[in-house]
Amino acid sequence: MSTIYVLNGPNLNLLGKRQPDIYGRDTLDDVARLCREAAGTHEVKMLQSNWEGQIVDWIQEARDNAAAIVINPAALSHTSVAVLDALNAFDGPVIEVHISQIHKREAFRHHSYVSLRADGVIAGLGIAGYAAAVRHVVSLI
Ligand code: CA2
Repeated sequence: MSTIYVLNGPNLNLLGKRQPDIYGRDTLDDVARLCREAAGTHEVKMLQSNWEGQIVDWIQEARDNAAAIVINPAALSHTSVAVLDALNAFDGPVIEVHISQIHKREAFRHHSYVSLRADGVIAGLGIAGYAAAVRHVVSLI
């Protein structure tokens, strides 16, 4: 049995509480439930922070503790070389998830630093994208 880190960046603690037109009505607890169902016998460590350095610390922690990372870096996707550098030091599969279809949105959301490392990118499937990402990494680990 392996551990999959599911990391969530800034403001995703508000999921289901604001902007349901863009992000839906499900909460991060619902996402955790979906990921655990998709992971089967594997363990899911579900984490969210509004702090870039905390996300970097968790990615570094994953080097010793996780077989794969599923990450919705939120706004850090578009800004953070630090998150990219941390992911580049992780050896296992990395899947980037966006709840919304970022390529249909503002131009600044079209570029993701994290995509330079991600083995797969899912956008626009709502929270089902997390389950798809977890199912995929389960098939690899
Ligand atoms: O579509 C996604 O999952 C995003 O990663 C979400 C980020 C956004 O900056 C990215 O461009 C795309 C925003 C996360 C904020 O989540 C909220 C959820 C509910 C209410 C308010 C914010």
